[in-house]
Amino acid sequence: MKVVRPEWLVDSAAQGVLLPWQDFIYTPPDRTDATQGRKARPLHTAELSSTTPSYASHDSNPFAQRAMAKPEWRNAHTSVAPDFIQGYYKNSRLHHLSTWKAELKDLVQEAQVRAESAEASGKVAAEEDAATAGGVSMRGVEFVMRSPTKGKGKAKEMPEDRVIMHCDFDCFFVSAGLLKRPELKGKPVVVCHSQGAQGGGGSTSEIASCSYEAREFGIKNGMSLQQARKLCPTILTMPYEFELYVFSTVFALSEWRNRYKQLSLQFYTVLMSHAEDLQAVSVDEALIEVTKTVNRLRAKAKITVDPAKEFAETIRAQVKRATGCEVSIGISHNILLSRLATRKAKPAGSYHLMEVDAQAFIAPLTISDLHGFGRSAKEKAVEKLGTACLGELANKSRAALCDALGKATGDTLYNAIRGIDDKILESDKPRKSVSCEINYGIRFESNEQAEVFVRQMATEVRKRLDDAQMLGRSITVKVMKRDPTAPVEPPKVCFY
Ligand code: DCP
Repeated sequence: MKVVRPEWLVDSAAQGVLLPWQDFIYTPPDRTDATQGRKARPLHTAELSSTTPSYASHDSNPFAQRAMAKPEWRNAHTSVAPDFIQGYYKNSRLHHLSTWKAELKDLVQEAQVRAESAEASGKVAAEEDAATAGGVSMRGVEFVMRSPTKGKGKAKEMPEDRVIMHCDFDCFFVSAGLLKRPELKGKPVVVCHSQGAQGGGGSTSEIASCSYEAREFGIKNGMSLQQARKLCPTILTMPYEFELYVFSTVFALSEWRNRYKQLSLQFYTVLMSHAEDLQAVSVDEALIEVTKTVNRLRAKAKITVDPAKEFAETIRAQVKRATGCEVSIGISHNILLSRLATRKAKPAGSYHLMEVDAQAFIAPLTISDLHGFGRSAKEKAVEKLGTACLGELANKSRAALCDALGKATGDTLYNAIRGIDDKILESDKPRKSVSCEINYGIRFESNEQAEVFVRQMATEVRKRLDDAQMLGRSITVKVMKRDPTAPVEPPKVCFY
């Protein structure tokens, strides 16, 4: 595939002719690929072993290798297939989850605008039956926000008097599946593609969600079924519920419904009825501000009662009635602490993390337990500061953290260790980008095939921009390539 430097466009435009692209080939400094650019420098064995990532120790998946050897299979199931992009997204649960998240954010924003203008004119916004809206998309649904906060971020309350709740379904996909399989409640269950004994001990099927009973065996979301079976040979599997055929005896009506979408809309409908502000985090998770309500309850409550926790339990009960599923709620005066409180609240509970307890709660945790800090921050901290434990990092100066992790991350971490977080809920943050990214099943044998595919991706991005009613100003192109030491066929197979 041709990858050229931007000067190709700039110089061509300046000279008024399309200059030969070969003079502008982009060559990354560490290129080891022989297909274009500077010639590859052979890697020495010592260099290879020091940079070999763990996945490279796997061999190519033998099923994938056999399938890929057949041209007709390759033509039908990889990026050269004419309908590959549609098929890829139709079958990608992560795509559905990220699309719903974007749609929920839009719906929340629209509801806020409507509520504020309706309030001003004395009108009440119309409420649709969110739960029965058809199709895969969430668009077309209308939320009603009952008590929006005006002048966001300028509330009269002191930061420590704010009340933020982090509401999250417990093992969302599993809970959704258990609704029609109550006999599996209390058992180690996972949701994945392989069912029953299918997939065998070598199954690469990924676990999307696992019950809390399965977690007791060390099973986690994202693990392969093969690994899970090693930890718990009697593990039970449940299918996804993206498409569910529903027959209503009342209306003699049958239709395809998406259980996750239905539950998510019911959950958001309950939260919207209480939230002064709401940030949609994902299909099964949201942050709400309920400062005014809790302060009102506080004024009337007995000294022995925690009105914030009582209110959280009311919300949990309402969601349970609406969905049949458990959500857990973490409560505190900022986003960071309410997210951490949810760890203790789960499963099926609520927990109020008070300011006085925050540092002791945080001390035994590690950097990657904090939202927004990943593996790389953890590795840097261990390498440069000798530890990733937050209790130990509490003894380091702000300057030491900034030197090791960079100014922004260091500052945020210094505050987080002390339970300080001044972020406000992002309910009205406009969407900044629309993208199409595919990192699976990409196999080309010629430049022409790659060019056709890039055009198809561009069409997909345009469609998404149209759906979101947005225009773009700049384009970022991301090209990923296989690590030269990784197996040609990854451990996970592209079988759809
Ligand atoms: N999900 C997925 N694949 C993953 C992780 C998650 O498909 N690797 C889906 C299924 C999950 C849902 O997203 O049910 C929500 O993810 P969470 O990370 O919130 O995990 P759970 O809801 O399953 O469990 P928890 O109770 O820890 O929130």
